[in-house]
Amino acid sequence: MGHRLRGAICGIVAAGTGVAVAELLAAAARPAARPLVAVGGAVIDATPTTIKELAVRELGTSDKPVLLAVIAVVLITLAAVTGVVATRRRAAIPAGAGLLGLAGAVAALSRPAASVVDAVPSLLGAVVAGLALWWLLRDRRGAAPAVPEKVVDRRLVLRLSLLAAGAGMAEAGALTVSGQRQNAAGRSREALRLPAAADPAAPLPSGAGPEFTTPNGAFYRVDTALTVPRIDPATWSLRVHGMVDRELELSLADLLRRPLIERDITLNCVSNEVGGPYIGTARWLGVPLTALLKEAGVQAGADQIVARSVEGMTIGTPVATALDGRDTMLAVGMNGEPLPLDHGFPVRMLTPGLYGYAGACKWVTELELTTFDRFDAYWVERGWGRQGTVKTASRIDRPQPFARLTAGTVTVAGVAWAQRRGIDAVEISVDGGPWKPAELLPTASTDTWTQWRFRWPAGSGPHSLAVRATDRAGAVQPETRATPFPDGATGWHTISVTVA
Ligand SMILES: Nc1nc2c(c(=O)[nH]1)N[C@H]1C(S)=C(S)[C@@H](COP(=O)(O)O)O[C@H]1N2
Ligand SMILES: [Mo]
Repeated sequence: MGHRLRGAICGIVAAGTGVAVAELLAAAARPAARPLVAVGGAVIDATPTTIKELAVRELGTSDKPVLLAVIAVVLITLAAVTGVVATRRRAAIPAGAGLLGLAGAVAALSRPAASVVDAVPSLLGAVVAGLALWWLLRDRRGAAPAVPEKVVDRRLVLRLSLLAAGAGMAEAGALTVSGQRQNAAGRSREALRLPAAADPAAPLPSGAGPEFTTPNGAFYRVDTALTVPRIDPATWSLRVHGMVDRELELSLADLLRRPLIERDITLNCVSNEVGGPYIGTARWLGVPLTALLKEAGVQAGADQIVARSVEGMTIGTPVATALDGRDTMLAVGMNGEPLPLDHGFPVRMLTPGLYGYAGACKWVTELELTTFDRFDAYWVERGWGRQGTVKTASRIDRPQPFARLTAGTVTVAGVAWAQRRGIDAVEISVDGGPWKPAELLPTASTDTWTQWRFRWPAGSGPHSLAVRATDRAGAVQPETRATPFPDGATGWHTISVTVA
């Protein structure tokens, strides 16, 4: 074996051992301090908005696996380089292991709810990796003239196998521990019985299409959480504090004793491109926020509610918006079930009419009343708008872009939304021609999307179809294209189809 290859292999196996030990230690004691997850989280927080946008657009929900893969490649490369250099210079061992350990420790400490012990898994992992590499390369110096080459190689293979097996066991242990936590959270979710709503939603109007409600499994997911928080509902609590007359601390049982409302509400993401998929409608069950905050007594001058989640997300909602009479709620149920883990179990906030980043904190555990002057929430700090008001928009769902159709009557269908204002009209333009009204299906409320359809007498040839909506405040969806950043995309969704 050439010394480079040998060094690289030793470096990678040693680093793998260190990482596995660190992962196991963290998984058992401090899940948020798992080195790979912590580094991933730190990278997400530090990534400039334009690149984040690009990642969400190009990778969708696979953005997180891709990020972890990139981190793994960087780690493997650094480990290999350390191993190669260490075959000649032993000083590379503490340097390389120290660098990686420090990176993991700093990342873990940068996590929102971090405590000093979170540095321990990475630092300990680095020590293990350093010792492992030193052990692997030990015979190469000093002993080399005395021990025949073959014996040294055989010994190295044995050591590599031992370490690889150890690392595999540690990693398997880490996965088992986090799997158990996940199962426990899943079980307590299944065991949770939600009370019936004191104020239930009206049945959906007959004539609302079958796709009006988005099933939980198909509901889009957008968040910065590399691992979904697993919250034990028995120990969860909500603290209401800041500029209030009386601080409140509520358990889930306290929350569920309050009268619940049930509402159909459409939630969408500010990062959604024109025609994009990050929107869904569900029947939510929750505690109205207005009554709760009345009990706490919001002090004069407080203009921002900062919702904080267990993993440290902060989402700022204007007080004037949240409490203007809309159904702002702390949601506990989604489509007849407890909130799915991905969507914020056990409790999330929902503010009809605001994009998710401004009103829909998942895994929420704290509401702080403060001012916009005093505090910038996560996305606002990154340049996104403070208000988060949903823009009037529409989307063509059928036919699909670039569909090949047969001449005759084609049903064009989709959704339009302007939560709080409601949709007044949807129009279609074929090949840039005059706007023609689409038929609106019955909808649940102004807080939900409106399904529409349009019977198009399609003649053969290539065609473009564009849609625009008008809300009940009279605003027509503008043609001007705007990127999602900083306050939501604008422009008409236009698709091309071919009719044979
Ligand atoms: N804790 C937490 N809550 C969060 C986010 C997040 O990253 N972390 N993302 C917000 C954004 S940007 C959106 S669009 C919605 C998405 O909610 P969903 O994943 O349930 O569809 O959650 C919001 N709440
Ligand atoms: Mo979002």
